[in-house]
Amino acid sequence: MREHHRSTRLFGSLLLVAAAGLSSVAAVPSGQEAATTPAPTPLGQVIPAPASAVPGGSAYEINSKTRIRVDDSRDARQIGSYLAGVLRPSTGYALNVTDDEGRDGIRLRLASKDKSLGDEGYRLESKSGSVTITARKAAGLFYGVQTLRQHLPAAAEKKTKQAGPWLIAGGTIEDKPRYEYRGAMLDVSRHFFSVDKVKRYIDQMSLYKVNKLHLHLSDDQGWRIAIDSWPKLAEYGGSTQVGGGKGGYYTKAQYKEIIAYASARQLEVIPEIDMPGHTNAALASYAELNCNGVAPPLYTGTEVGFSSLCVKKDVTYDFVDDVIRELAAMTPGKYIHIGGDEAHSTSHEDYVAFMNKVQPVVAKYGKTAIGWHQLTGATPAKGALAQYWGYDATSAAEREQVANAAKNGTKLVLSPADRAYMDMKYNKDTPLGLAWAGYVEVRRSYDWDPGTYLTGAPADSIQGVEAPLWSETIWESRHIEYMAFPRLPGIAELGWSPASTHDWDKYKVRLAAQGPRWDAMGMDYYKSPQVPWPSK
Ligand code: TNX
Repeated sequence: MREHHRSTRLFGSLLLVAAAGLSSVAAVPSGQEAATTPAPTPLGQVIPAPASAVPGGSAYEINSKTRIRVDDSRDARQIGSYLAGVLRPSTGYALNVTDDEGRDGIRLRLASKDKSLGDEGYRLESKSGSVTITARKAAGLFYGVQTLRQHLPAAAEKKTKQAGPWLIAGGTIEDKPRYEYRGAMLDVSRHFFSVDKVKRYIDQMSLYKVNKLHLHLSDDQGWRIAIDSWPKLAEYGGSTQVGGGKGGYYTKAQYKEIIAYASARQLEVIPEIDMPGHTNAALASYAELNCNGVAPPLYTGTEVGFSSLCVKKDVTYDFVDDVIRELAAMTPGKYIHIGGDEAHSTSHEDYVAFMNKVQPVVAKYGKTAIGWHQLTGATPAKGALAQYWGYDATSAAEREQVANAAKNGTKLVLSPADRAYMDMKYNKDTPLGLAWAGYVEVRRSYDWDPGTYLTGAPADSIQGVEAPLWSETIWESRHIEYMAFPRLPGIAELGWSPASTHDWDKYKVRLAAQGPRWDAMGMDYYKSPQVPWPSK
């Protein structure tokens, strides 16, 4: 059994912790800074590590005449404008986006026939007159743009005009992901996060080619999405949060706004309605959902495992049908997450019966179900994904249950809590977060292989990885940032980069180079002593 650490509701300056962690490794020997133009970032020194990078030839320089040449397609234009939007403030250049063909400038090209790139891959060729990104689909172009961005100096990320030069090292990168599922989860139930805060996190995760945003939309402490047929879920069930604050919920229009923002950054939103446990907010909103017909009070603590939908009542399935129908109708993505974790107040028999009835509802509305790995203790539907969140202390029997499901065809998303949980403290002094799975320093979070992690699970059952961020102890953007950075880029790299690139000593150098970028973006992050951050 887990225990949540509730004692320290912390909130002193995060900087205190950070200051202790600064490394003394300097990028440039002192006294030489001004002497020469800094060399551009070596080709391929980005996160996630590209599948292949062959440096060579002269660098490309963005200057006042640079144009962004895009194919005549909506996707290419949209991504071209996005890139211009990132670089105009810092470079001060016009960076006109044009579909005039030409051999110079930054070129974004869709080549649908180039099968070697896959659905998400891209090629980036940089030389003296041009940098060309070629991809089969919008996703690849967008990822190529992220790669391009990380080759520029950190100052390119600032919102005010900076001194160049804006060089991209010469050579060719060919890149595509190891896994198709590269997720991040935000728990908007324990604490509610406004649309703007969600967008800010979306921008940050998209730097690292994350392609799934899992939103944990309901839990004991709050229901966060408007459902027209059951309006009290959001209006009442969403009216508070951990600690007793006012909570909130997304209207359908706001939820769609999040989806559009995510989708422009190649992220698929995966909504989660956690069932049959973690449902106090729903049970408090509608008395009829309770077996005894009595609505419990709203809940603002952090215990888990005390609530359950009433598996025996028909109204429960009317409720589930309505919620999934409305959710599916506003969700363009493939998946709906039905939770299924920690249903400690539901008997095993009821749990299995419930999952057998609910999974077909997801299918009926054209979606594929994802459940936390407890779903493998029931009968996972064909095509369903199970999300593994065990850790070192998880019993062999439980692991085996998941591995056996994988052998029988259930695909897995890996979120080992003592590696991938962004809400675990880095160490005993971390002012935010929980520690039930132990402390998770940056190296520990990165240093594992999804392909071999779960003994007995076939390598091809692994669909990818996800970094969940539970929010019992966090409610501000700076809290998200401090917990997710620098760990999220590591999980993103495990999801994207070939296993052959996995090497902590090399990774930590690329990671250190992200620090100044996060500074330039005004982000908070944990200055782990394991990372050789450049001195200022
Ligand atoms: C476990 S992970 C939970 C959540 C908590 C989290 C805190 C999972 C499926 N359930 O309810 O928020 O631990 O780390």
